[in-house]
Amino acid sequence: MENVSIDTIILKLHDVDAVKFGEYKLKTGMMTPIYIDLRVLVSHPVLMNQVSSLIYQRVQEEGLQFDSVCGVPYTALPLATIICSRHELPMLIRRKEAKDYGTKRLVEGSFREGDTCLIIEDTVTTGSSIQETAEVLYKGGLKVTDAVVLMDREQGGVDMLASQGIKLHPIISMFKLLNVLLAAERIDTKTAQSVREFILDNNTFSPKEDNGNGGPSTKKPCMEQNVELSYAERAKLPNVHPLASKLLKTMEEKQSNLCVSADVTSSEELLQLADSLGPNICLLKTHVDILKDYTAAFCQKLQALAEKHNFLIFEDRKFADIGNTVKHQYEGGLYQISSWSHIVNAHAVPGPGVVKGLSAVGKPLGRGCLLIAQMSSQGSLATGEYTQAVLKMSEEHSDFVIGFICGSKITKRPEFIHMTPGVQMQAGGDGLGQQYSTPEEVLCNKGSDVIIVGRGILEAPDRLKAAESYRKSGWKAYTKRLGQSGQ
Ligand code: S5P
Repeated sequence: MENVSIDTIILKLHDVDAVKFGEYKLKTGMMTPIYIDLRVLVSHPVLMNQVSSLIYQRVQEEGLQFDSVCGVPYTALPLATIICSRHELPMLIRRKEAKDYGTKRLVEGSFREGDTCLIIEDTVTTGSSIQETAEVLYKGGLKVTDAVVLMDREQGGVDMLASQGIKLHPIISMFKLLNVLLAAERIDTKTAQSVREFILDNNTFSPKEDNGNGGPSTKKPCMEQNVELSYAERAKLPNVHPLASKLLKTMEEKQSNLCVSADVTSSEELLQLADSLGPNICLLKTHVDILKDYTAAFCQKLQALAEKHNFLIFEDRKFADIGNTVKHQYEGGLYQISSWSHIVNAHAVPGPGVVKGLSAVGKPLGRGCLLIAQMSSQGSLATGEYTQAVLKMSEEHSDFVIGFICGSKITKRPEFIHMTPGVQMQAGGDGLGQQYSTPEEVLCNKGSDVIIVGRGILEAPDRLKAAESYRKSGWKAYTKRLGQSGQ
């Protein structure tokens, strides 16, 4: 039997109209912009076999132990039948109504008291259908510990069943489905977005509705979910810093995860860069201390351009001193960085004092900080345990730290933004220790959010063209990553 990938199955399910977009009413009465109806599967035997293989593969991967298998009637019944027949597993059939003659059994098939039955289901919204089937099996003296479902609408089923002692193993999550259909251009961004919002807003399980024992909810906070959220979704998270939210929204609106590192030495050239590349970027990074002609007026002009083109300013100052000193460096001196730069960064070497000092100045102004968790330069000492310590420090100061400078994603918490320097279209280096990776590598494989590009654009014959092409590659890699994410 041919083993096909989850992505292929998703596209085939869409082909046969098992996944539909529009306005539909669910069994619960809830209106939904996406309808999943796997009843049509029986008309598509090849797909039916492939789906059955996928379910069985998951059963094996999880190493599930059971004595028999029961499909939730009716849609999952033929799926369970195929699996049991092919792998010679004993099956049970749950009757929907007890027949009014003969044995009046609700569960057909032979089993012993205390046997464990694995439940198979096609789609889960609230988890109530699996729960109903489990109740019937319990009455017959069976145990149910696990259930495998092809499609999880991610509206609370996993948590509801967990509260009842059943571990649900979903194969395709709603977010995965949307990402694959989006990447294959079967649906547009707007449709995907509206479905994502619907799912996030309509979680049917509240811990209050659990089994009443007052125990802790098994629901994972959103920040720990394994789901790949879009920039727009992350912008709306309740615990996201307002500045991070603004940046994420801008990224989605401008379809840009490009930060240009404007490492030039003349103010005029920097302003000209900001004006011409502004429409392509979400963030402009400066090293104000390399300017040979800095004036306060320059900063005002730069702020006006940031407004005009809707990008944020990031002064790459890399503060690295005790709290009291960095406070002065951030607020005062020649550059008065806190007055014009939305974002700054800092090394964590001094310990939490550096963040506290910066925060004392920046927090009241609504500014944010990135901690340097890893560096792009060869032989960097910011690795391993150091990176983990930076993460911990960031978590403890998430009212000011909005993310990291890093080479790869260091936390799944979606409220933190990962930014990666050392990016060029071709991997390589600069002879002074800088190491380059491609936008695809950084965004897609390393899971970062923003690419920081300096000389890849500044040294190009046409800077605007180069910025456009970095923006496009960055966006393409990000959408590809969304398309690859699993549940
Ligand atoms: O680890 C780092 C951190 C930073 S902020 N590696 C870096 O290269 N940077 C900065 O990113 C560096 O200071 C420079 O401004 C930019 C990279 O420039 P490029 O010309 O090599 O793209």
